[in-house]
Amino acid sequence: MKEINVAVTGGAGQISYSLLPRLISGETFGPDTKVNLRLVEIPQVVDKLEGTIMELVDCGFDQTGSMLATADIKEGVDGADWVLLVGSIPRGIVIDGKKIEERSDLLKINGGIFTDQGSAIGSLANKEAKILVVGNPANTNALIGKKHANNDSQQWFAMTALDANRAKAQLALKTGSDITSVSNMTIWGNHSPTMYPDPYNAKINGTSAAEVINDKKWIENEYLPLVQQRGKAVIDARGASSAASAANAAIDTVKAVENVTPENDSFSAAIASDGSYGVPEGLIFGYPLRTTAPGKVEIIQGLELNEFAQSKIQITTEELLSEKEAVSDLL
Ligand code: NAX
Repeated sequence: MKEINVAVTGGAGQISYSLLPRLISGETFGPDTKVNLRLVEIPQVVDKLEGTIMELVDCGFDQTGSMLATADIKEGVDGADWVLLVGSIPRGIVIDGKKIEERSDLLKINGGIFTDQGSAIGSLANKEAKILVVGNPANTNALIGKKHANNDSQQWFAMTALDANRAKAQLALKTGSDITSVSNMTIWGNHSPTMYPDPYNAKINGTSAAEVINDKKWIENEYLPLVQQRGKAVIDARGASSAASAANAAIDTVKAVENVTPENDSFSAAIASDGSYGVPEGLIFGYPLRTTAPGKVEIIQGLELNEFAQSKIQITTEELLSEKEAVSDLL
């Protein structure tokens, strides 16, 4: 069997609980690849990973390789082919007697984590490592991590696949279509409520979803907020943030990067802008992507953006620029 080394931070969190079995079951990297897992947690929590590892052993998958639990990011990412950065500090946590509520404080605290993680990845993970940031604020964490990794042969992503899956599901529900008939969904910009899920370029059985639905009011006034606020709706209903669907989206992203994208489709993730579609270079921005060979990802060019789309993309770009400004001392 081939072997692949996968590091996951936040290994004891709720997303990881759904994510880890699927990483080592053969589903993600194929039946002929053994997956060596390196689970990284903060020192206060790292002991709990022993229980997680027991459960993973008890799953009994053929593709399970070695497993390691550590509080040392350097040990975790050493030789990693994939790094899934799931761990981060949630809003509302009390640090040094202060409740962290402001987005700017959250940006700084989590940004601080990603400086060390980035430099460890840049120097110790494999030359062609792929890094997927799930922990929020995902785009700006990836911006910081990538900067500190300072290693252009590695490829950083921030996760927008959950937003894309939510956006597809709502189109399927609205039109009574099978979800497999919905393709080419792009989440432009930030993984935040300013994201722009693009119903004009998304397709249902090959035709623009907006054209199929033919209801501009629904699209602009109902569909967009539904997708943008879906994370909050899940928290309100479940009392906890999305976990199974977030893990599923992380698996979808890894598979999308590892496998050539089917013709006439695309996938959604945020990567460093090269200036495409007028987005300032370097911002970690949600784009329509295509994998041309395993691990080789490019931005799809030439999609038409109407005035509505352009105004939405402007808003999310401005938010990302202001997040960048808020962490400028970490860049
Ligand atoms: P949990 O609070 O259940 O787990 C997070 C885990 O990360 C904890 O076990 C914590 O100890 C660990 N951690 C914190 N700092 C760490 C560090 N420096 N190194 C290693 N581990 C560290 O959160 P969970 O529900 O699993 O969510 C994880 C992150 O995903 C959150 O930031 C959340 O906001 C984000 N999400 C991102 C989504 C996306 O689409 N990009 C959607 C789902 C989710 O909201």
